[in-house]
Amino acid sequence: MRSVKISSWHNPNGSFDVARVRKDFPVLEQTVHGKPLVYLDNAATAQKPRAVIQRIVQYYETENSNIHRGVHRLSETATRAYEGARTAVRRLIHAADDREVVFARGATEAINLVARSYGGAHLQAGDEVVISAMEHHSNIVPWQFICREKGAKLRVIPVDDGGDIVMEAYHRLLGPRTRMVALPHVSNALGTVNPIKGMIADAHRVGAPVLIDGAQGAPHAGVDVQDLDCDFYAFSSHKLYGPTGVGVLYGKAALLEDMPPYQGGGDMILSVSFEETEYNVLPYKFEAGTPNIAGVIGLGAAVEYLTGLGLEAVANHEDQVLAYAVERLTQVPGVRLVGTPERRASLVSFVLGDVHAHDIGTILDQEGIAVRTGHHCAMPVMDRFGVPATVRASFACYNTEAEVDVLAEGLEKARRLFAGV
Ligand code: 7TS
Repeated sequence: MRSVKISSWHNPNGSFDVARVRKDFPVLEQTVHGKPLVYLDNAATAQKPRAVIQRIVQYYETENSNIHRGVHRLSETATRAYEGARTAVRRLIHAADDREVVFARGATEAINLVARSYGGAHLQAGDEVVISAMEHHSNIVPWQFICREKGAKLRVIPVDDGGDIVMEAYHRLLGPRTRMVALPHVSNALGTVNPIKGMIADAHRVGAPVLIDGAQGAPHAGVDVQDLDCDFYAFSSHKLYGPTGVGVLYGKAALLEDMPPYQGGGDMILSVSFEETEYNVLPYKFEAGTPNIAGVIGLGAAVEYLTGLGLEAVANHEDQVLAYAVERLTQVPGVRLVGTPERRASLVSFVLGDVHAHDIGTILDQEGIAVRTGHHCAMPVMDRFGVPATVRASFACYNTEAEVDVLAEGLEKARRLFAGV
């Protein structure tokens, strides 16, 4: 069985033909305001290769049917494709069993599922949930909901000036009251790659399970949930070249077995009477109702596409472009990086003098460049670094160093326009 270790983030081997890869993404062929599109908003959502788009078309043109219930041909074909995607995801993250792969609407729903189901069953007044100061809102608010309901307390690990988690503070926060630790694999606002393997082991020493928000982790390198020994790992299809509306919750079978269903409805039951309902087995217990069948099948095609490129080769290529971006952008007068973490993946956040990020984004758009500007759904990170917003350039397998040059030139233009910067 394939096993991609986390050290593959910076493996120097592997060749990568980015020009060929770009041809797989139809959206990249267009111009915006008369300029070639430079798409650097991949942390928000990645573009889709033709293989994914065509797989979804094929499903709707020839296989469309509900799953797990029909004995007819189309239903069997659709069910096989849907379950095939589950196996592809299981292999991607090196989970032990297909039963540990639950499909949800996205990383957000996957985290809400754990907070509500696991948290609802296990949290009591006085218990503590530990998160970090670099969370996306979707790894804050679900925990706030359940903590408030149960009288539990949310404890927050601080982040240092470079954008790394303060490890001593983390160790101080862990204790007998810790019932859950929820951490991002990679920060969507700073680019920090957290040393999650060690942090998971630390949490386990006090008996706390760990949920990893892998929304920005899974798309950019191999994830091996068994090697990490995480209890839950959540990510979204659409940041991994798949369609929107689909996400994955990995959970250790023993924990998922023990958890109550998150939603009730069709497919999550074995038998129902008005007196009693018997729940279905894993993973169906957590997949109530007709799921996003086309989306899941599309995700399966995305996983196949990404593994076909080679996870290590993609990670190496992205690391190269990212290293170039960090170097090139810091040479633009007035640019200040927000976050200079020890290990960075896939994105760079910055400000340009005191020009508002949205103004920069608008000028870059005129150059055909798509970046994200704002708080990136991580307002506490903006507070921590004393900025209202940042500009964020985030990279995927199809980005190039030439595109970084276009971005740098666009920033020079913005600087000239806002004289005095
Ligand atoms: N966690 C992290 C770290 C994220 O970056 C995001 C989305 C989510 C969770 C939620 O994922 P969803 O697919 O369920 O919405 N992040 C971003 C972003 O950085 N810009 O747009 C969405």
